[in-house]
Amino acid sequence: MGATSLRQVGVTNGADTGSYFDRAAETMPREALAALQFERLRKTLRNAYDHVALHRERLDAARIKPEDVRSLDDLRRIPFTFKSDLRDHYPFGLFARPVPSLARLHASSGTTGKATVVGYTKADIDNWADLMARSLQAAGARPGDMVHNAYGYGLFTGGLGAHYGAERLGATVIPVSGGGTERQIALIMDLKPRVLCATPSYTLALAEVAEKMGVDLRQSALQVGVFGAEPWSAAMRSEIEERLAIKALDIYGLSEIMGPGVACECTAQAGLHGWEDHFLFEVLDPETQAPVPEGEAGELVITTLTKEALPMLRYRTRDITRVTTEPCECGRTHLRILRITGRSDDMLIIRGVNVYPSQIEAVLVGRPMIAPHYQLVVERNGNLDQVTIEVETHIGIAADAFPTISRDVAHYIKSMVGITTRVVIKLPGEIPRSQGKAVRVRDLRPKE
Ligand code: DLL
Repeated sequence: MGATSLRQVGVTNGADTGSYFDRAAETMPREALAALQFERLRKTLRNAYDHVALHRERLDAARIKPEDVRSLDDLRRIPFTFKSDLRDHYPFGLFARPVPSLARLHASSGTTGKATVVGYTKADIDNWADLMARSLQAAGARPGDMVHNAYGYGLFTGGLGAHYGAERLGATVIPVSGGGTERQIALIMDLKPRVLCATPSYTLALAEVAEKMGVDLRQSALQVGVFGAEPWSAAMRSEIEERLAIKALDIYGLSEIMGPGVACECTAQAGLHGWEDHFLFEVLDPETQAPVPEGEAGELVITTLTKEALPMLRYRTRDITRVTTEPCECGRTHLRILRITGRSDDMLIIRGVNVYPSQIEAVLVGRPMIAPHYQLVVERNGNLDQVTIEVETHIGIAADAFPTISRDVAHYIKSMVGITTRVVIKLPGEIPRSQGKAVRVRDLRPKE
């Protein structure tokens, strides 16, 4: 759907006047949404089958032709796509359009091997801007707002994704990108943006540097923060809301599917609406690949419904979450992703207990005397993973209190998460600060 059509249907009630709320699409009854998804799934399959050798081979091997898909239930018969497929067909092997016809490329760097390259036609970029504008609107941004965009510009999809969306919304963008934290604080105080886009960890770094500069970010004009690109806990949300005096909303996305704006929270803060007119979401048991019952945790698997250049069939995101299709108080009918709790490939098995770094964060953030800056160091001891938590104290805490703090943190981790950890207390500033995605885990286990 193009920008013009969205703008034409956008404004239908007083509360949303001058807004980018697409009432027809966002509050569509779920049966109509399913019908639209089916129609778009057929087109996506056709596009993938006709133009991408890998998808054609996999569909042929599964003995399924695009026209054999007769309902959304047939989705289960379609083979998965994995990140390794993008790597194996680096750089352009999964593109369904010739490279010279594309408007843009982005790339995301994995922890292993080559970057993953993704491509967009003009129509893909246009849809992305629409969905990002829709996301910002849902989060509480409005046309005429000034948006301070601290997501990194460049190959990372965060910067340009949020930029185009904010422009599409009719906001004024400050394209500051990551880094230069002191200058960012000066810009926030002088230009008076109402909306901040950044990773949650960089936002905390901003708050910390502001304090050192004697600047009270609570007094800034910021009211809304749209934070994502990494897992963050409810405790981290409260910490950010308190320190900046803003409402903090969660936004999700991934390069392979589009970039930021695949899903975003509305101001009810009750889960991220996954934009189902453009994506099909499944939650599967990562081991058995069977769908989990609604509300239970599993791996998010996404099929694109409108992408031209890079159609994705049942992409295994590795992100662990739960979803609900219960109606939301905002009136939007699109399902809600109840926060991404971690990645299946980040999962640690500590003496038989499955643990995600975000669970540990939820216990650390907000405990007395420690600051929300931490890293987990994972080592292999025999067959077992062993975790050391390095966490900073607040400024002014005497070193002789460290052993008590350490015992207190270890005790709470044990009782809340169920694992035994070693806790090392660090001085303020000792844990490296991120300018984008935070590095939460230092994995020292031998590589297999
Ligand atoms: O991080 C896109 C993005 C930019 C999203 C800005 C939101 C804001 P990638 O670099 O490809 O794309 O990384 C995607 O980041 O599979 C998740 O594991 C993680 N991630 C993204 N958003 C969230 C979130 C961008 N809100 C990977 N909560 C995804 C938890 C997130 N994890």
